[in-house]
Amino acid sequence: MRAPAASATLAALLLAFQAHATEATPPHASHPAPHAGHAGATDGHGATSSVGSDVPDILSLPMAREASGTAWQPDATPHAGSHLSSGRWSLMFHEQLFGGYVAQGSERGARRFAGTGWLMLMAQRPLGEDSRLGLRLMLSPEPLTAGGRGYPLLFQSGETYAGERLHDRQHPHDLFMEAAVTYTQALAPGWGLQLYAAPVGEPALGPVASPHRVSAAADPLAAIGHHWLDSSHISFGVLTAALFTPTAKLELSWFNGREPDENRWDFDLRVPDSLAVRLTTNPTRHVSAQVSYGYLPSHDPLEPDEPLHRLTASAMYHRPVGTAGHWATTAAFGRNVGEHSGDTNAFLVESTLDLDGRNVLFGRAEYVEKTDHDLVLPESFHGSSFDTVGLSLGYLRNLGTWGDLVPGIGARVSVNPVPEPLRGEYGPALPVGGMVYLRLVSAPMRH
Ligand SMILES: [Cu+2]
Repeated sequence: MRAPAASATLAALLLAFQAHATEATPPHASHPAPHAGHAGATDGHGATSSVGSDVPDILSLPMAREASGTAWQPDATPHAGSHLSSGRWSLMFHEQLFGGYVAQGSERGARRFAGTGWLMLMAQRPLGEDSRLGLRLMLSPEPLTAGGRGYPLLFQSGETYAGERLHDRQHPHDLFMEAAVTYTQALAPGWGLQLYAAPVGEPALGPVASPHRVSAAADPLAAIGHHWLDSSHISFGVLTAALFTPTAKLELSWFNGREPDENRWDFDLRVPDSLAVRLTTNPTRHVSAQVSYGYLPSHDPLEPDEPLHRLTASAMYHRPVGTAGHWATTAAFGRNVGEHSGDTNAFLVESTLDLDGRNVLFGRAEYVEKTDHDLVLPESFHGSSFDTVGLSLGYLRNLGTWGDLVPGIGARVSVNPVPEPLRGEYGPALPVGGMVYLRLVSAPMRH
């Protein structure tokens, strides 16, 4: 269905647009940024050409906007992945894998080899003139490569191992990160409806999940505010309905808010008990911002009677740099309100600057209030909370292309200032951590 005439018209339009645009808008095909919103099977133009000229505009929004689950990111997100068309189906494969050695210097630190990341397969096809069907499957190697207890990450908290709360480790993600069906329907000019059903997937709560953020795409390690912002990205049972316009989206999710259990290979299905609502806006090509609220009555398997309210707000800014690079930044706030554990807040700023498609600088700064309970501290700390900070900087060098993939080598350094009262538990006042790693990601998309 991809008519050469349509492609030529498109190319002409694109050139005309670029000639008149007040800001640089490099054609994505020559944009070799190695990672992207993993949804970018094709962009708005491609989607239009593959479904015919009668398709309503609301179904032709840039696919680069689609990030994890039903979350949006800025339209100015580089495309990566391998693309294939079969009949009316359009297929896309995208991956981002890291492997390396991570060490965290502290009494509570550790060191080990760890692999992180994900692989994703997407398919979509038009259904009639005004609707579209999408399928997604995303898998993680982490049950094999990150160990049952996960990898060392100072001040990290969330989920369990051997019946105990994990602390100073990032839990492995489940093999099945997402298996979802989406249905998108044009309702009226400028209005669309999206339905998302997933035995495992992401409810409308929080920013784009950290493993999928372009601003974190060169960083193999998680954020210590993960369980304040976006930890619900793997929820076993999600139903979401969204109403959207070209610049805004309002979503409501009904989902199973219980954290995944320790068996990382199965589906932890449960009757949905949680609700989330999210309002997202993409006011320009470069910006996407959201606010969301979730009520999770029984998220913690160790304390099933403790309800959690989560409030998040975030903004992302993406823009091209030169002809081959890009700059992506996310700022996020998350607040957990527990009936017994009180209110705790998390702030995050992270940025990735890909200078030229080869040289990538990245960093993250976080502040998270964590309780004695989060950090599994002795009884003498009962009822206390602490200001935890994580600061990291890294550099990644891409090593050309290898078929549809881009290998790269990187290093990351972090420091976590230890609050005075915790020095007895953590040892040094300023523990330093590091990781050296290889990254393998899908190459920039070619059409
Ligand atoms: Cu996660």
